[in-house]
Parts: sequence; structure tokens; C-alpha cells
Amino acid sequence: MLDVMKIREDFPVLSKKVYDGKPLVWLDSAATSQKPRRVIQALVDYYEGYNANVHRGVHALSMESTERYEDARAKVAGFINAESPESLIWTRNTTEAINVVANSWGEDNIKPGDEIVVTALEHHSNLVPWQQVARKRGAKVRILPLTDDHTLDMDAAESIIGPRTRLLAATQVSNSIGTIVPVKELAKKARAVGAAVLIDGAQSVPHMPVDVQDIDCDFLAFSGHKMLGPTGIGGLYVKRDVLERMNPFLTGGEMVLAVSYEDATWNELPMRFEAGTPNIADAIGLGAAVDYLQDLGMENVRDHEIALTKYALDAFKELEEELDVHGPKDTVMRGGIVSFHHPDVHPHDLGTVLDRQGIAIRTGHHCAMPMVQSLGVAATARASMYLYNTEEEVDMLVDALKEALRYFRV
Ligand code: 7TS
Repeated sequence: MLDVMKIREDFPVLSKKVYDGKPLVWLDSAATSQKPRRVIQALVDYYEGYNANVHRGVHALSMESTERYEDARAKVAGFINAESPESLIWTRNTTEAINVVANSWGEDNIKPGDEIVVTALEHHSNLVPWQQVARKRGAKVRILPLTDDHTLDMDAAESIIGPRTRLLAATQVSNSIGTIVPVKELAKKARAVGAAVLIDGAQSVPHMPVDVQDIDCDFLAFSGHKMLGPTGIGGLYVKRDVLERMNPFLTGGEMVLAVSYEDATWNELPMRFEAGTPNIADAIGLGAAVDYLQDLGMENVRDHEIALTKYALDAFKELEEELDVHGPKDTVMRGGIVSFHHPDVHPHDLGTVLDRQGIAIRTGHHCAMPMVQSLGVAATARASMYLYNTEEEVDMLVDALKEALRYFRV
């Protein structure tokens, strides 16, 4: 069990008042999470105490920054149960991580006639890069559909994942409707036909235990800013033997061992994939975020979100005449995301009225346009919850929604 009131004290922004003194209700953690003091302090400590470039200095500060930067890598790699820290490449975010795979592994391994299988739930970041690779390489992107209950249709997956599948690229949790995808089962199907497996962990790594060896994936992409860490830092896990055969995407400083005017040899892993001065401070900040999450325990974080989502879905029943709530009914099959719409009120209008009450939700297509359009709407309103949210905040959301709908007289 999480002590949420105690947790909230660790997040300075959560005591903020907006407009005329309304307490901030942060229900937009799927877009980005808030940051605990420990993460903010780690950034201050770095800049005040030991700011220096890594892997190059013989002086005290460079050795200290290198040690802490590599410690953070080990912590984050351990958090997803990577075999070793060398399997974790720092990136800016999930989007960049997937683009590294598409432009390196994808360009070398996707051949004409191959199929790249994604789910209907994908964020644009795990769809557009594959459309580009497919176009360049003469391959095809295939989509795994959903059932009527918005869970992944595993029967369809059985027939779509086949001998032509070269890559399965699937999100573990949908950011638009909250569906949890059984990635371990899908990965097994993909492996059985000799395909590689990429998991988009942007919405799973922050919210539940994720174990890359248990899933048996080749790649896992995630963003630090959605898991209490700073913006501008994310991770790409790559299975060691796959990483050894991959060519670098960006070239230049840091990623080379020896350079002549004619040629260059590549640095050791994972530096081979980290050209230029890296985001040192934010990597260390992400390490502090992982310490914070591990102290709470990811099982506890997940349990809190299941309970809160169940509470929210029950509370939304009061509005079932007015609102369509998307996503699976079973809370075990969904993350802490409640996506909804009213047939006659645009989600932006709902979001704007809620905002005046201090309640932050996201409205729009959530960068998953094909998914949201498949619901028959152009946009939804989305409340997304995290370890610091409470049942009281869910009540405030539902009350504010009732008032907004009265205001729009619908
Ligand atoms: N994949 C999923 C499943 C996501 O939810 C997001 C961001 C991304 C990839 C991209 O992450 P980034 O850090 O590279 O931007 N999702 C959202 C969202 O739902 N609202 O804002 C960003």
C-alpha cells in the first residue's frame, strides 16, 4: 500500500494553487509526470557540485560525473532487469529510442516483402518510423486489431503474425485508452516465427514492474519524464547479441575508438550509440527517479493504480448516460488512464472548463490519431493517474464534469 499523502509532500508542484486559489489536480501524467524533490535535488547537486563532461577528463570532477552518470545507467538498466548496463543506451525519449532502432536495425534487417506488425493502439512514435522504414525497404506494416472490449484480439494476432513477420513493434500500455497488451504472449508468437520484438514501454515502465528478460524482447523504449525523471532523457534497451550486430545511427565524437582522415572504428558498447556530449544531468536525475520508484516498489505502484482506476470507473458510472468511456472494463487489463467523450461537447471545451477548476487533463487525439479515429471520434478527453493521485481527486474530476455538462446544458 502506498502512503499517498506522504508521497504528495515529496512533489512541490502538487501543492500549487491555480487561478483563484484552486488546488492543482494533476491528471495528465501520461503526457508527463511531476517530479519529486529528490530528482530536482539530484539536478541541483550535479550543476552545483560536479558538473563536468564524462568519459574524457583526468580531473576530479570529470571522474565524479562519469562515475555518477554510469551509476545511473546501471540503476535504470537494473530497473527493467536488463542483463547488463551496457544493454541500455541513453536517448532523449521513447520517440528517439524507436527511431534509433528503425534507422539502424530496421534499415539493415527489413527486406522487401517483410512485414512489420504493430497494434491498432500505437502512439505515432511507434507507427510513423515503421511506415518510413517499410516505404524505404519495400516492406509492409500490418495492424493487430482490438476486440469490442478494446483489448488486443489475440485470435487475429495468431493469423497476422506469420512467416513474413520480421518485427513485432507493440506498445505495452495504450496512452489513448489505457489497454494493457499481453506483450509476453505476443513476443512468444513473434519469436516462434523468427521475428524480432520491440516494446514501447512509455506508459508501462513508469507504472508497473517491467522485466525485459521475462518478456524476451530485443528492444524496449521508454521516457524518463513520464516516470518522475527529467525531460530530455530516455532509454533504449537492446538485447546484447542484437546490439553487437547493430550499426550506429549517429556518428561523431564519443562513439569512436580511433579516427584517421580516411576512416574510423567504433567505441565500445553502449557508447557506440551515444554520439556527442550526452545529457549527463538528466541521466543522473533519472537514476534518482528510479531510486524513488524502487523505494516505493513497483508492485505497490501498480496496485495503487488498479484500485484508483477501479474507483474512477465506478465513479464515472454516474455519468454513463452522458459520457462514453473507452478502454477495457476489466481494470487488470488497463493502466491508470480513463479516456472519454460526450457526443455533443467537444473534449477541448470540457478540458477548458475543467482547467478553470484547477483540473489538468489532456484532450485531443493523444498522438494516436488512427486509434482515436477508430473509436468514431476525432478527439477524447483523458484523465491519466499516477502514484500521487487520490480518490478525492477522482471525485473532484467527476463533480467538475457534472458541472461542466450542466454548463453546456447537455
Ligand atoms: N509511446 C507512448 C505509448 C506514449 O504514450 C508516448 C507519449 C510516446 C510513445 C512518446 O513519448 P516521448 O517521450 O518520446 O514524447 N505520450 C504522450 C501522451 O499520451 N501525451 O503526451 C505524450
